[in-house]
Amino acid sequence: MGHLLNGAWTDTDTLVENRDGMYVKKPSIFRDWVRADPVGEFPAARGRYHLYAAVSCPWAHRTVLFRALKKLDSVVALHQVEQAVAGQGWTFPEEGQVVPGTDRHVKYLHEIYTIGDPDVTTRVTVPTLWDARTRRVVNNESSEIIRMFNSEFTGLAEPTPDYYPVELRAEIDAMNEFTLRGVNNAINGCGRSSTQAAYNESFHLLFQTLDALEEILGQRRYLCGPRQTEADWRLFPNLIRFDPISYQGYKCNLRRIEDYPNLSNYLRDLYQIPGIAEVCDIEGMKRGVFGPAGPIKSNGIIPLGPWIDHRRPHDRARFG
Ligand SMILES: N[C@@H](CCC(=O)N[C@@H](CS)C(=O)NCC(=O)O)C(=O)O
Repeated sequence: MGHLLNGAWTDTDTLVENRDGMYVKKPSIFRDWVRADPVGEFPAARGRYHLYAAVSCPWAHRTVLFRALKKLDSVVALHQVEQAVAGQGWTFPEEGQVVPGTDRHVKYLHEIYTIGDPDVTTRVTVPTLWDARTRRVVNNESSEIIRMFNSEFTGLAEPTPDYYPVELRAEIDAMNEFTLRGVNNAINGCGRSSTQAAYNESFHLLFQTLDALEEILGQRRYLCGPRQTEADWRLFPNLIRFDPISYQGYKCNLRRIEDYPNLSNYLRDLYQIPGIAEVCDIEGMKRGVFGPAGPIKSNGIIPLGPWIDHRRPHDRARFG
């Protein structure tokens, strides 16, 4: 995908490769925070913030999951973008999308980045959180957007669990580090490395990490104990995509999640939480990745399988 250079779209990819073909992305640059505190630049408010996401993207999926878990549907609006053949990065499915807070009609997500910052140089990524009041991108880093959704909009929605409770923060942070390196990034490493050695490294790390998670989930219902936390929901988008997409498309083909008893039951446990299945469009994820504009070249052919019934019973209630 291209990027914005001094406010103009360029087709050159900014994704950098280093360390002998290992695929590494540049960090997100929009890092402001929406706060519950009404005094401040970005106070939480109903209808003010807009989330831009893409069904195919696991990072964006985290934020869509948190929007559902925290019951923010009527507080933060959700807009979907997709990749288009010969497009300019993330594209609105309908021509002439109105940018909230403005009368501008746009076709590409990058156009909203330059409304707030006409000279910006940046990747244009999903998720993106937009503020219709200041007409700026607030943040485009999923790990931060989910924290805002977890705690900063509390007064505006019905009560929901806290997924980052103070007493578990150290454990959640450590688990997040472990899964970020060994699953979230290792899958991309398998799919996008440009040397055999870099692929091998990601592949071994990925399956060592999945094996370790299988062990952990043999002892506890969720990654950090008896209650769901942010750590579970940061991992979930990669687990739900693993068998239908990553196994084949990203060459992560030592074992499937279905081959891991604890991981597959755990995945079903999370999938069956009310409101989650509705935001898991697995066929849409496959279209976004294998389709004509997606990152995996497959002549635009979408694999039909596998057929996995995530609604069949799981055994996780054995942990109470
Ligand atoms: N660290 C970012 C990464 C997001 C990301 O890489 N999103 C991908 C889609 S899965 C994207 O928009 N890529 C476009 C690009 O890198 O130019 C986050 O977690 O929000």
